[in-house]
Amino acid sequence: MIKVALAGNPNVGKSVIFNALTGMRQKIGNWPGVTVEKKEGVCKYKDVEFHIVDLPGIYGFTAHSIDEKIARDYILKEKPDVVVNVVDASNIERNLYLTMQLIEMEANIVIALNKMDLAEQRGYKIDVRKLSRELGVPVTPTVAVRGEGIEELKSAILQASKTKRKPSIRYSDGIERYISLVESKVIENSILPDCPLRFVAIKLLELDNEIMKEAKVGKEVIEKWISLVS
Ligand SMILES: Nc1nc2c(ncn2[C@@H]2O[C@H](COP(=O)(O)OP(=O)(O)OP(=O)(O)O)[C@@H](O)[C@H]2O)c(=O)[nH]1
Ligand SMILES: [Mg+2]
Repeated sequence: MIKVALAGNPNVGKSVIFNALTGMRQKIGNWPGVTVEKKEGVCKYKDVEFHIVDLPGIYGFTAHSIDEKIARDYILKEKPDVVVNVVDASNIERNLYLTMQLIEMEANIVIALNKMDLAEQRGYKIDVRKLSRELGVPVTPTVAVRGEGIEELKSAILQASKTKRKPSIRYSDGIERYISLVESKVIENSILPDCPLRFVAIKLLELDNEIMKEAKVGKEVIEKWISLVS
């Protein structure tokens, strides 16, 4: 069985893709302790069972809202084998912000580049291969409302579950120096050892309140670390 999560901005077509993948084989409940709906379903492809969870639509993982916290905790703690990042091709720039964060979280992602019909209507020409190469992530174009690209997406999910890749984005040398320094402090102090090191370091550098709280590290401490970078 492969654990798959669908993640993406609100209104990008996650639920349509979820339905196309799972058909009638789904269960609707709530996330523990909150009234946010949790949809789970099963999809069988080439004799492999995918257990799929439709995460709430979000713009980021700052965990300011309950939806962001649910999605973040699911990805970091439940560690799905594959995260299908549904991206709205007609609004690609805004959507890719979440993609960057998923990459930083070391999620094994596959992009479903959905609403390709709308992108075309708007005259956008997206070089799918180049996008995939630049991000280091497989990209499958889809028009979920017409069921287009769903079989290819299943195949990409299965493929990704086998390779278990961890894409990563390299920033400029200056920023990378800060990331390395904070990473060394995170290791030294055994901060959030169950979370991806680079993700924790980047979030601390961003002074992300939620992560600072969980890590029990204050702003002053981080500023002191930063001052050590020459
Ligand atoms: N044109 C077009 N519309 C689509 C496509 N996929 C989904 N939609 C439409 O986009 C809207 C949002 O789809 P949903 O599946 O509800 O989106 P979602 O990501 O689950 O939204 P939230 O759960 O609110 O985050 C619906 O009106 C869909 O019919 C597509 O490929 N092309
Ligand atoms: Mg939905």
